[in-house]
Amino acid sequence: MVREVGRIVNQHSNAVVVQTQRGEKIPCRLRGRFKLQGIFPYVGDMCEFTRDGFGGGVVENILPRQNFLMRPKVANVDQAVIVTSFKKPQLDLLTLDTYIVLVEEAGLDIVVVFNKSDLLTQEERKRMEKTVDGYNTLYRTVMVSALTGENLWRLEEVLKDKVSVFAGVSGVGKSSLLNAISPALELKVNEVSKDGRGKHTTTTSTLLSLPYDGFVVDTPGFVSLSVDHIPFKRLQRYFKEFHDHSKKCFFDDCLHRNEMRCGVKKAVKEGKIMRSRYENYLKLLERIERGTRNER
Ligand SMILES: Nc1nc2c(ncn2[C@@H]2O[C@H](COP(=O)(O)OP(=O)(O)OP(=O)(O)O)[C@@H](O)[C@H]2O)c(=O)[nH]1
Ligand SMILES: [Mg+2]
Ligand SMILES: [Zn+2]
Repeated sequence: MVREVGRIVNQHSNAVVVQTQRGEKIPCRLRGRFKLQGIFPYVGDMCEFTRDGFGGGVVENILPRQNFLMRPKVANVDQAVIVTSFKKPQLDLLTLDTYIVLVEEAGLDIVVVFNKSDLLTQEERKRMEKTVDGYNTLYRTVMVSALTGENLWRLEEVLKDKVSVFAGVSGVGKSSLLNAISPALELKVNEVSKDGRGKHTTTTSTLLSLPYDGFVVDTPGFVSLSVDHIPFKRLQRYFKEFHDHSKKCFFDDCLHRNEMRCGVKKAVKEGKIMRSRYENYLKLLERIERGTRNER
């Protein structure tokens, strides 16, 4: 039997959908031995499959993964697109920095999207551009509006030829952005409730193919934004603009908090590190320490 290579784009307990390079979607079952061997396919996995002659097929083998995420369960991801909105819900930099830490820890490339630019007044826009510029020195950033279509072409450039995971709190417009780029996806979109929080409209992970080469996973967001599992000494690694400055700290194990002669604190004072990023670092550090103490 001829073995072909495809990508798993959807997964139920014992069946998957495999997409071929030509874009054909083939429902496949899994070899029974997978369970015995502890092989659990993820959405995003590349696999070898054979056809059954009736439009379906069997997955014979899962090819080695480049990487994988646990929440949501996705394999071979190139980048995480962290989506925020300026308003409804209000931009929350602590939440953004928390996502950044979690994605940095997963070792994925990061793109930061600021959505709903249409809701900003001229004045607010000027202020916000400073924040966006600040993040732009660290990561690829795009300021967009799913409603007006502003800069959507930039977002498309970012997604082209890659497997991306969309992350971000409920209601920021992840599904709306994907629909705006590719109306054929017809993802469900919902109203933000009166308290400004979203309602978690999207509840499953599927690999969606874009009109040009590229896949996205529209996720309900990381299930948890907990950072408790990160050792507190390691946290600073995920604030990459600290690296160079921390070399000038007097103490090798400086946490950039109350220590004397701290290169990071100096850089914050001199405006070389965004103050909000530094303050969020301290907040997360405290969260981790509290979490660790609670466990004991
Ligand atoms: N004004 C404005 N509203 C937007 C924009 N993008 C999305 N919305 C609205 O925001 C609400 C939430 O959008 P969704 O796309 O469902 O948000 P989501 O991030 O997918 O939310 P979950 O699936 O719950 O995680 C909807 O009412 C959208 O119409 C935008 O650019 N501007
Ligand atoms: Mg959604
Ligand atoms: Zn320091």
